[in-house]
Amino acid sequence: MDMDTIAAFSTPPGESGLAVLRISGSHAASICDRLFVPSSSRFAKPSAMVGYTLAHGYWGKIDEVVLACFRAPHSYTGEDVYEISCHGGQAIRQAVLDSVLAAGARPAGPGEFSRRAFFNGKMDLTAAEAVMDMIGAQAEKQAQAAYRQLTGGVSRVIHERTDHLYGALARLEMLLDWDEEEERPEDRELLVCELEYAERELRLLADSFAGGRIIREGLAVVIAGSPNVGKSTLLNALSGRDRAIVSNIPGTTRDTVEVDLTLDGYLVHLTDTAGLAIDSDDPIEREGIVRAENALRTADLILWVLSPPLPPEDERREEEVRIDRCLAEGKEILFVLGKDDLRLTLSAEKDPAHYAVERYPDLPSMTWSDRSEDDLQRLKETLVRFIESGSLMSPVEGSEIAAHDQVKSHGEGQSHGLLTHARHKTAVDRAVELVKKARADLQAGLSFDLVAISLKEALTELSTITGEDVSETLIDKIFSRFCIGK
Ligand SMILES: Nc1nc2c(ncn2[C@@H]2O[C@H](COP(=O)(O)OP(=O)(O)O)[C@@H](O)[C@H]2O)c(=O)[nH]1
Ligand SMILES: [Mg+2]
Repeated sequence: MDMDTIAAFSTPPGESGLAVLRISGSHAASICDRLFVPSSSRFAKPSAMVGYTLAHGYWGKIDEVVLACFRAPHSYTGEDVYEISCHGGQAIRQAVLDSVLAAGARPAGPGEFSRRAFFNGKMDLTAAEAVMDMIGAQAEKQAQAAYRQLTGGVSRVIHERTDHLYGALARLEMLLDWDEEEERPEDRELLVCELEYAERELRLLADSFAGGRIIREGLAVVIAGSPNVGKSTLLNALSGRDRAIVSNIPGTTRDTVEVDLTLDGYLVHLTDTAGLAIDSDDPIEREGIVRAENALRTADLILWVLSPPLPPEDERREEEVRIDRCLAEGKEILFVLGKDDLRLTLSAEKDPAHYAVERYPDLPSMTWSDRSEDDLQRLKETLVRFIESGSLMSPVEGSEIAAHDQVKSHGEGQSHGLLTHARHKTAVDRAVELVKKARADLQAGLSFDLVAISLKEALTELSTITGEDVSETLIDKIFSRFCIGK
């Protein structure tokens, strides 16, 4: 692998108080020796920071900089690393970078520092991925999950599961060495039990991705319903901003409107849609409906707003077709019974709450008025509960099952949301299938060497997560998503 000396700014472009240029590689020290003149007699020692200025001949004293030196292997990349903190003006940044490149470094590619850290054993692949998550985190819980992964939270669990499978494999290989007559039925049974346990543990880990994905990517909430039911008002209330235009003219919102917000430290992507009217011949309105339907397809949760007065029969049927389609696609729907302040005066047949309970008795609903702070608070709490437990029911208003799930998810608090990357989840899923196959083969009385093959394949799958056994192509793919300077 090419280990020449690389350099790039780790701070973003644009004017800033300071900018940090990072140089990594075996020539980092000599490059800095040539370029910088110490401002006192103290020289950079490992992990020391000293003031310098650019040497004559290299833009001559253009800036006062601080040079931080991290000697190999005690650095981010495991190589000699020098970090130059200069002033963050465009001309100064360019001067410092040009001089470092002229002195022998080459520009670093995306993620190249982290790639070197990975190859030098400073971090495994899950930690490298977490670095990017740390940088991209918009909400507290995202940052927490990234930090847990960065500090080995995911690797530790993967290693535990791997050790367990290696234990089973060792036992299997011992049996392989024995003559067939020596095999006792209890040997097989014991192994079956062990593999059952391993499969269960891996499955739990895979299940943690349901919450983990939402923590890392944010919860996609889409507001849907007929025109004029109060969808845009709901978006504005939840986001605390006057983001979408509200009016009593049906068809005001013609495009999807998106806004990101955080609730209790969780990231939520909220999308308001054009009202799902029927038979529109306005091409813009029709396009709005196509976009609304596309948004519904990507939703983790749909807030379906029903407000008085209920629309006429044919419109209601059309809406039901849409609701049923979302349900068939496995979407979670919460009915928001809007304009609750107007409901008092309604007869039962005009009341959306009555209609929702009659037509969809199993779907959760909540009343809502834009006039009520309590309603807003309740809705926010419901969304947070959905992220944390995957359920819309609270233990009080929900069934016994919902209450039981609540207890279970608290008991398993350690693994909740542990897997946040689809790549990890896919590998664990594959490992589950292979362990399952190994167990079934054992139970079917198949030979031990066949069972061992499946177990080894399961171990290989798990090792791709931490990067112990991973292709160059995958590594390139992962690090190419990094930014330059990281
Ligand atoms: N009384 C009452 N009016 C509301 C409420 N929410 C929205 N509205 C009004 O209903 C009309 C339509 O609201 P809007 O949010 O634009 O509906 P959309 O077409 O579904 O996006 C506006 O005049 C809002 O002021 C509510 O909770 N109570
Ligand atoms: Mg609207």
